[in-house]
Amino acid sequence: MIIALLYIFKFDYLWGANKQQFEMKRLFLMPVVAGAVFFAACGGNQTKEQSSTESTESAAPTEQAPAADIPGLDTVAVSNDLTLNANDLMTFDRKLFRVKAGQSVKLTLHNVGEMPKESMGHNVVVLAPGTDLPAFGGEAIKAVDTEYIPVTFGSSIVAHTKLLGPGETDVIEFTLDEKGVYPFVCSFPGHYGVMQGKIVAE
Ligand SMILES: [Cu+2]
Repeated sequence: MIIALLYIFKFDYLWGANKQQFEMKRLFLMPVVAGAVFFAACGGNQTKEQSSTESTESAAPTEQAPAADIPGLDTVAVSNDLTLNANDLMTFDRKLFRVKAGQSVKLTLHNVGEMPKESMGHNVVVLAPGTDLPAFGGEAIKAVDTEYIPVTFGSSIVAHTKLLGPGETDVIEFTLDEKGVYPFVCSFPGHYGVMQGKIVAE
């Protein structure tokens, strides 16, 4: 009994002491932490500015060597005969192609799904390098009359297939004259975010 009381008393005393120490440490540390946060914020901004300057500067050389920083590119064979399968899970089976620039490209799209065209239609729209995809997607949703091919982005659209329902296939031919990275998307509403990839012309 006495031991238990002593133990509790001791514990209470120690806890009190620790709490006091903790409070003191906290008071002491507050300005240090605030200073560190302020410094980090300034440092962070500086780095951001630097990197944005760098990316602007490196924009021009990127055109000459467009493909260097695309992961997995070296595992893709160069071919101008492309096949893409689109399914009910809103996915393309390929995300990356390599083609020869200046030569005709044949692209075959199969919709291998079973869902109705109205809820799970698919197409392929090949876009000019650097096209703003979210802006394109936003316009595509509104282009109901043209099966989600926005005329407002006409100058950015290199080629596109028809919108395909289940089991349908479309084949298109086009030429990518300039070397570069051409994004492709499905422009059916809500699909471009996941149904997209790149064609590297080299
Ligand atoms: Cu789609």
